[in-house]
Amino acid sequence: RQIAPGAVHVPGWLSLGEQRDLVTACRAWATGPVPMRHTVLPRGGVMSVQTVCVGWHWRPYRYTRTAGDVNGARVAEFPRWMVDLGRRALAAAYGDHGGYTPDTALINFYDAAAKMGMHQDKDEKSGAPVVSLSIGDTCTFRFGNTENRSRPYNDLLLASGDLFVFGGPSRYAYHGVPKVHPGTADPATGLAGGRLNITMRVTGLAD
Ligand code: MD5
Ligand code: FE
Repeated sequence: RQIAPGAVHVPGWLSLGEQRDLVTACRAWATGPVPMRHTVLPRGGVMSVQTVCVGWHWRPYRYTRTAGDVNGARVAEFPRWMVDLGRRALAAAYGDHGGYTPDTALINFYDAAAKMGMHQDKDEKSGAPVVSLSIGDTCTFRFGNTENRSRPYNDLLLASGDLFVFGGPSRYAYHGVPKVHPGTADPATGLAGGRLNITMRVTGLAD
């Protein structure tokens, strides 16, 4: 389960009921107050993944409370139950949650054609771990090194219900999603197709 120091994969961590409840919560967030959309990058590129945020609104290089690049609305509040879910995730991966208090989640939806290029997550001012939950279609997840976006990397499959925690020396590793495998999901999660990934983070920002 330990992929690299601080990087822990827990296959099948979420029950089917928890996955279904998360799909329901994400559906509600996807339709407001800030709708799920393709993020536009600073140089005009458009991400193939669709994203909605809770707690703080992410766009490249910054977190804000309002979504100036979408509709200007304030994002939905980060729910207490998600703090508790994040703590249970850290305890499952590391044995102890250490007071983990995530204040934002990025919810990414991948259709069959969506990908995410190799990148580091460093817009947070905190080095606290990132908790990743996968629901729906299986993807190939590429977990790289901290130096650059190329080899060496490890390709692994993330399936519905899997937990991945990135902390310690793995917090700033390059990573990406080169492929989603259509038709691999159990429709009982409530997702008809595609892949949902929820990442909880600590922004390190104080209102
Ligand atoms: C995804 N999401 O499947 C991935 C999985 C993102 C993103 O990459 O930024 O929304 S989360 C993987 C992740 C997050 C933070 C750190 C590391 C991996 N890491 O150090 O490898 O949609
Ligand atoms: Fe990332």
